[in-house]
Amino acid sequence: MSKELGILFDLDGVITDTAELHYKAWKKLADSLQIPFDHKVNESLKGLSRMDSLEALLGSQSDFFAKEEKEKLAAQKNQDYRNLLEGLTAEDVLPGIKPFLIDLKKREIPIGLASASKNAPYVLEKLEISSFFDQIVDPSEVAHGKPAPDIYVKGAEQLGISPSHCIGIEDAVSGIQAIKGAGMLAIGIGKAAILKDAGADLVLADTRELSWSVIESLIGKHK
Ligand code: B16
Ligand code: MG
Repeated sequence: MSKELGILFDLDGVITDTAELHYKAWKKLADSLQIPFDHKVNESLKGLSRMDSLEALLGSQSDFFAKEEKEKLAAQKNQDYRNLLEGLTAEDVLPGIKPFLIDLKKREIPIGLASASKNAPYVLEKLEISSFFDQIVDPSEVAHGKPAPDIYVKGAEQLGISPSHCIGIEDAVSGIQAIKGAGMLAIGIGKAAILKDAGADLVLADTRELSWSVIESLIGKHK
């Protein structure tokens, strides 16, 4: 890796924990359809697009719904999710993220967001950290969602940096697979065994552990 470096962040699970809000909105929909839904199923939706998540929630019942009906269900879930997002504040940025962003900015490292969420710009605004991001990938502009590499490839392209000079940070298996598929170094946040299996080059238990020295040592090991 040369001096050139770009960092791409996932949103949900890395910058803030919106998974519980997604859970509440999906749970409401699942209950109305009398489809079983719990935190374990919600966990498997992490990183998936809204429509892919709906398909996973419907499971074998998917065929009973027409495309238009599915779009209405997804819109209904999103409305509930947006209502929940209104309560988000700067306090909801995960620990260690703000100082890490401040440090990267000071070092003039380009920063991008590679979230599957179409609500990402609104979430960043609510968290009061939009100004740190040089680029935000619009997930509707990429052909395939995570675990496909598209969103990370596009993120690197928007930053104007080769993927081999980028580091992606993710909490979900699908996200780590997307980063590795794009040819980047991957930092996983969460459970080491699962994320290492997915291909993470380094796993940190918590966002508090993110720092410039972690980045330097990761780059050093892969020179
Ligand atoms: P939306 P990430 C993902 O965010 C979430 O993990 C996933 O649960 C959600 O379905 C997806 O965004 C789409 O979100 O419905 O807001 O467009 O982890 O890629 O930042
Ligand atoms: Mg995530």
